Amino acid sequence: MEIKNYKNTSKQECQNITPEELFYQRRKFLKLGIGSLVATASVEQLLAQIGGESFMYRAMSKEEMIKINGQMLTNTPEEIATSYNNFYEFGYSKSDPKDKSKGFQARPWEISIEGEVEKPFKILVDGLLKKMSLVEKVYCFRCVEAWSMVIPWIGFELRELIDYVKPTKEAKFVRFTTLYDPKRFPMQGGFLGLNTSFLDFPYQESLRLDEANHPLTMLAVGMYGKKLLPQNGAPIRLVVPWKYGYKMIKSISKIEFLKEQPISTWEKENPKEYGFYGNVDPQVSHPRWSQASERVIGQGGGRTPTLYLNGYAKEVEHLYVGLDRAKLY
Ligand SMILES: Nc1nc2c(c(=O)[nH]1)N[C@H]1C(S)=C(S)[C@@H](COP(=O)(O)O)O[C@H]1N2
Ligand SMILES: [Mo]
Repeated sequence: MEIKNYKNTSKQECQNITPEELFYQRRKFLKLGIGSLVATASVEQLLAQIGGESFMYRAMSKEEMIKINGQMLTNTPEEIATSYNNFYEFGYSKSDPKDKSKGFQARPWEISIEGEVEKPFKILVDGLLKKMSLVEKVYCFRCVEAWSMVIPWIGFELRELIDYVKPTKEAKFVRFTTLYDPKRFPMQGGFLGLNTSFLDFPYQESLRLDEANHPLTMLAVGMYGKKLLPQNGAPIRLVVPWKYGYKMIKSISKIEFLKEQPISTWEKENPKEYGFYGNVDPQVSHPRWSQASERVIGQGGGRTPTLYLNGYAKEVEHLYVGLDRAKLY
């Protein structure tokens, strides 16, 4: 496949949604807030503080909206981002995750840290959150199915967790695994009464360690100023804004540091259509459709051109120097 040279845009539109300065102020504020609360507060209280009026998520002002080819983009309406979902553990249609996850208990929730780390351990999500700095970041989100949203996430930078767990020198990849519990994720137990499902559960996704350490990569625990709902991957999910949505694995219960590149769930399911990298690239078509443009969900149904690395090329294209873009799909 022939790939034209990517023309770097001077300012990446998606980044403009949250002006850098504002973001750093927020970060400082939260660090203070957490420091003063950490001894006594529950995560419920911390998240309440984040969702509080004084701070964090609020509707975007006109100035903060971005303009992509004449189209104004702002946060996707919350009702849409929480009801139009992909989460195959609950079902294969967009409404299943919300409809079939009612009553899902996301707490208490344990995460196991394993593999090439100084000392493997297990920790409750709420305990982990007390050690991390919560931030809000508004990111463009692009599904491989050629639709997109703009989501205000709350979470922490994955690199902070990586520093905390101290991977060994051997660690080159990080693999995430969704909780395996067919009682809570019905599709893990089979499909249409059959003892088999479409995907090979538990869902797994991985990053190269340098991708995982990039400051844009985060583990999200909330959105729109609130705790994550089950349909969006409660209590904790991965967010990597320059990659297709299938990389952003939900309801994580295991994080492993590995020496070798592992095979991810979608890659295993259909290696011709889904790769290890899943980098957004308008010039590399999916075998069954073009990736050159996207349907912007909840913004009047319009389409907008897709940007290389989803608009974050300035920040992350150095990670892929010398690699064949056609193979980063
Ligand atoms: N465990 C798990 N994680 C998953 C999926 C899934 O089916 N199972 N779907 C992925 C896909 S294809 C997308 S587009 C995003 C959707 O996230 P959202 O529903 O919060 O928008 O979740 C990703 N994470
Ligand atoms: Mo997706």
